[in-house]
Amino acid sequence: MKAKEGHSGLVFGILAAMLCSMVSLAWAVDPEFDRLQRQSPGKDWLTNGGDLTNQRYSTLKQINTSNVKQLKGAWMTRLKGSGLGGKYSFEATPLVKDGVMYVITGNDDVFALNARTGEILWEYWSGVDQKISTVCCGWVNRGVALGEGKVFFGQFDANVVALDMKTGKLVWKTPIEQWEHGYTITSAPIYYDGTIYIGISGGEFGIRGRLTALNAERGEILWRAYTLPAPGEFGSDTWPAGTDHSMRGGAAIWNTPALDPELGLVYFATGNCGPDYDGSMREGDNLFCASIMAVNAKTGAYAWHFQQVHHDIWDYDAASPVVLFDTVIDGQPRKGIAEAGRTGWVYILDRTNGKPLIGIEERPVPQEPRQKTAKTQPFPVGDATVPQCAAPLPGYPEARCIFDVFWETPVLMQPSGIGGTNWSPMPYNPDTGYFYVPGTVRTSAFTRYGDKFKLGKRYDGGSQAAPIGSPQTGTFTAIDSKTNKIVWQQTQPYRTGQGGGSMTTAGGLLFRGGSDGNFHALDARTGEELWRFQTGFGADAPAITYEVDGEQFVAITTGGNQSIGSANGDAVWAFSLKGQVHALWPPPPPPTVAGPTGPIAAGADKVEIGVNNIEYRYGPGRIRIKAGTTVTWTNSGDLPHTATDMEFKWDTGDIDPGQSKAVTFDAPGNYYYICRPHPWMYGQIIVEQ
Ligand SMILES: [Cu+2]
Repeated sequence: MKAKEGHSGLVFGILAAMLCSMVSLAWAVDPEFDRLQRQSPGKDWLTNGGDLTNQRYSTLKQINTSNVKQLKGAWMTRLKGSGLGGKYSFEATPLVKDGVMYVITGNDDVFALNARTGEILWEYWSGVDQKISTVCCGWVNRGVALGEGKVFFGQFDANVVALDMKTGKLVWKTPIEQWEHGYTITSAPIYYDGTIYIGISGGEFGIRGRLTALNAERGEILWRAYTLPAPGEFGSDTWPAGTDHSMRGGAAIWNTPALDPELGLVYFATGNCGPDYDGSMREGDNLFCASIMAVNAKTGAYAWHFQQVHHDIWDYDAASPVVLFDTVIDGQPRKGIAEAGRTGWVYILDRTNGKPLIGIEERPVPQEPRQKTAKTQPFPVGDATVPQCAAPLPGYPEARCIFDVFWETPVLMQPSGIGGTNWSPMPYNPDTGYFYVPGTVRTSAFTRYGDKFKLGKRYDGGSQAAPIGSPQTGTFTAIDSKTNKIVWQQTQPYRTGQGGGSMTTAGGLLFRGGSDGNFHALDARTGEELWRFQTGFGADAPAITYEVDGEQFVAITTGGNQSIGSANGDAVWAFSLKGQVHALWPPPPPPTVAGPTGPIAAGADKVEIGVNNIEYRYGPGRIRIKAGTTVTWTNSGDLPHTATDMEFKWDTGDIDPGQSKAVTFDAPGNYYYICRPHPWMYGQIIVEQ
């Protein structure tokens, strides 16, 4: 309102505001949908996390511990090659309402399927620009939201889209940012009371994280809740005064929020600080990176925060979705919230105020003045789900533990890279009281090298690469929500904190996909495996369950995970006790050690990057040449890449799409190299006399 409108304008404004708030209180836009998503899922699976709590717990029990052995494939549908190619991951949770399944692929294409037969009812091809150069970690979309007869989702190009649920026709499309400025969307939104809530990715591109709320009917932006304070705002004293580093400090929201209608709060977790590995210019705790946050669901106003990692320099995102749960502690009913961090701990808080529910201690940690490290870090009471110290490896002078420090000499640390728990969701089963926590075990060599901020470019400030030949495994752990201690734990042959996750039911079951294509049913109480089925593709997405015509189905998308290296695909599988479809042949398993793969090409002096949509691969990955040979790298992919010696002896620098760069090798030796922005890309050059 303008100041000159005077008294009558002001009165009118107040009346209009009162009327608006009364209207929104009186008539929810889709009250039936809101009612359904306030309770644990049964017949339908309506939100990414099953309901507004993200528990991924279904009340269905037709399939249970006594009969799950009879589970067979009911149908398998291929999604016409959408998201099929090495640059994609398939991590989406399908949604089901009234017998129709809605699923989104790594290319942001949406399909509606008959949930009983798998028949494709309609399809929406996003046409998303394949040249988007601000994709951090594989082309992926973690899911859609439903409500008001529409399907809602975010795209890589930072558009939020609404489709008609019946036809798949576009209803509205709203850009909430520009991908050219580093902003992409990979997380699923939630819908509640006429509002869409969606996070934004780009923590590796110098973004300012935020939760965006949109009007579900028309798509206009209602408000933004920033995860980084502007100078002068609450929390800005945790950034250096007189600078604007917080404006590009990351704190992306990688995952689906949760919402408590009674408390009127929406909850989410935030990603790493930017630049990832260089804290030298951003002295302070750097709120609200690597935090759990609560904001007012109507206005976006700050309610509380809990920072898991102060002044993050280790890429320790809180990337897994927050989970709301109710519990009893010391005889008192408590409203809990939990999140599994990349530190390997589960953080358990009171969701009314953000205070620890079980206990979290601030403890002194090692210091590196050049990195401006925080004096203390939070250590949750209870058990970590992955080892928090690196084992020594040949060629590396230092192997250190969590929150230890590094500068310009590579230091081995653990957890690292994509683990403990990264994007994978953590379900909660109210019958067992357990969280089911997927974890990645991997060691990285951390190095700081410093970066200048350039709009829309990588802004890492350093790197972490898993040393050649170092093991990469995983854990799957049941954590008691009352103690934060391990009840049972299974070691996994592959990294599991990345794309997977699980789903749990009132039938006493836990369904978990595997990167080797196997889909498993476990006893939720003991972890005992009761059933497995080979899906034929990397089964790296979280499963769901639903019911059509009185028959319970379990479904999972199988299409592999780019970061893990599991078998790519475009399939949706559904299972039931009456199923007739048999298992497929096992796909190639993902690597269990870090390093280049494939045959050694003798005499090859040309290496291609990004051929055939396999964005993150050197081809051939391993070559043998004579001393004095000049090797040329050509980038046919969509993103800038580099070829950088693991020991930084040589570096092509950025090779933009369509460009070539060359290096001449005079000294005989065995050179391993990586891509600096994508350190999971490996190459090898053997130079002979
Ligand atoms: Cu690269």
